[in-house]
Parts: sequence; structure tokens; C-alpha cells
Amino acid sequence: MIPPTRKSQLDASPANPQAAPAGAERVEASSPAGPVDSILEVLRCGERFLVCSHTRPDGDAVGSMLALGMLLEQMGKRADLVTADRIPLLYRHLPGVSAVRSSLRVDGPYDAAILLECDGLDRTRLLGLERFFLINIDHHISGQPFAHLNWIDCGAASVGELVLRLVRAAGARVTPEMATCLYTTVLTDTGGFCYGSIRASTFALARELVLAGADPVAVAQDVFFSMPTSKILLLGAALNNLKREGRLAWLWVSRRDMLRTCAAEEDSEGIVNFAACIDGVEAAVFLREAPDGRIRVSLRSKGELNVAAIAGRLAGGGHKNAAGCTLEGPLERARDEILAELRRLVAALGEKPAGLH
Ligand SMILES: [Mn+2]
Repeated sequence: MIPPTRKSQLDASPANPQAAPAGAERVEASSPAGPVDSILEVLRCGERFLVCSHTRPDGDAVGSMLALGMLLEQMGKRADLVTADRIPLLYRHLPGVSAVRSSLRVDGPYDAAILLECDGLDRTRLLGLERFFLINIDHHISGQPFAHLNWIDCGAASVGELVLRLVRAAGARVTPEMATCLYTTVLTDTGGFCYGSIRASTFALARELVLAGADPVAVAQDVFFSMPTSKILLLGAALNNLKREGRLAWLWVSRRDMLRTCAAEEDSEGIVNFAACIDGVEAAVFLREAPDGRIRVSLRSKGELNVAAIAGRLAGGGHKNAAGCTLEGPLERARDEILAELRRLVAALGEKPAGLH
């Protein structure tokens, strides 16, 4: 079910013809408005769409999926929202969240599948996507033009910001429910307006969403002050394992720590920030032993240190100051591997006094 697109197949990111699906034509976007127009044209021409995002969805993944689903609904279209993993507890209060279905396989027919925040089909862990017309909307520095239509804007604070641009361009109304979902994407992807692509326009965006009905206190309450006890117990286990070496800090949890604290996978989100927030630390890493024995790695950095480059070399991805990857176990081996990379990165920064605290 390929929608009748113009020959304006576009690609707002660096061209990578090898990554194009078979039969995909590519023409560089001639203006920044190009991707929005092309995507809207596909949405207007079609009837039924799949909206999905990456595994272990975060606030941006969930909020932008929901808001895009609401836009499609306003346009009189049918949207199926599907993720491989269940929605984390923190985001289960979001409006419309009950519409998201967890599945490992998708069945059509769909006029297009829209992938949010993914650098490839694998990132969704959904089977069956390859037979659909694919739209890729992303804001990661590691974004890849893998789809038929690609819109990658690393300057956006969240993919939700890009969804809002679609909403505006479509002439749709930003409902209070949509505003709540989109505000959540910006709040979570900037760590409460602390990092990421924050510009003056980010605050204008927040203002617009609050005027449209998002309640900033209620969203912050839900996202930052509604932690399950297991998450705090897991944090305690991780902090017990905290190590500091000059400008580096790292911490980890083993499978045993996960079981002992009754932690869910999602409880490990954000633990890396407790290593990164130490004065004088410029790069931090958190390692978690997954049930399959592989090691999930979260990286954070400050300033010019680019941890996305490290994650990219290790088959992961992310942003310059926040990235992740998965390494083979055991934990000690993965820790040594990632620390070797980080020591090289920090050493390349040059000498700067950084005492032990
Ligand atoms: Mn994001």
C-alpha cells in the first residue's frame, strides 16, 4: 500500500543511499519546510497509519506517539499505536495511553508506518514493518535516513517538537490532551529544561503548550515525583557501586541487584544522571546487567564531550551528551571496554585539573 507520493522523496539528513529501502527514490529537501509538506501529503492521501517508536519507550517516544495519533484522528484517519515493550508506569497517566498496543508483530494494511525516534527498523523490535511505506521522524545525532521519507532535525528538543510542527502545518488544533503529551516530551528529553537542544524557542514551545492546556506542575509531578519504591532501592544499589576517577564516574547494577530490589527494567532510567551530577565529572556511565546477560550502557557527558560517537562505534546511538549502547557481558568486561573508550575521550580533552572529591 504505497501512497501516491510526488517525486519529492526527501532526505533532510546527510545522504546515505545504501540505507534506502529498495525502490526508494531520494531527492534532497530543497527547503526546511520540505519534510513537513511531504509527510503531510502522505498523511492526507492515506486512511490508515501505524505509529511506532523504539523499545523501552521514554517520555518522548510515548508522548510523541500519542500526540501524532491525536493529530491523525483529527484529520479523520485511523492510527494504530504499537510498541514492542509496555509503556513505563511513569507515562501511563498520559491522555490516550490506553490506545497503545504492545505487540512484537504488526499487520497491515497501512498506508504508511511512522517511526518516531528510531535509527532503523530494528530499533522498534517490531516484525513486519518492512512491507510498508516508511516515514522516519527523529532528532538524534545518530539518526539515519533508512525510510522512504526522512525528517531528522537534531536541533529539536524532542521529537514531540517536530510533531507539533506537523500539527501546526496541518492546521489542526492543539488540544489540552495533545499539549500534555507534547509538554511531557520536552520536559523529559531536556531533563526538566537542563540539557539537550534547549533554545529560546524551546521555552516559546513550552509556553504555547501550557497556553493550550498542559499543566506543568501536574506533568512534573507525574514524571519526576511519582517513582516506584523499587526504583529508589535500585538507585541505592547503584550508588553503592559508584566509582570516581578524575573527570569520569561510573556505577552499575547486577542482575542480582535488580532481583533483590524487585526492579523493573524501566527503574534504571536516569540512574546515570547521579554519576553525571558530581562536581568535576564530565563523563559518566551506568551499566545494567540485562536478563539475557548482555550489558545495557547509558552514557552522559557535559559540554563538548561527544558520547554519541562512542555509542555509535559500539552499535548504539543517541545525542552528543546522552547516548547508549548494549555490550556483551560479563559486567566487568563491558565496564572495562566502555571505560577505555571514555578515558580516551576525556584524555583528548587535554589537561585540566580535576581532583578527586
Ligand atoms: Mn527524544
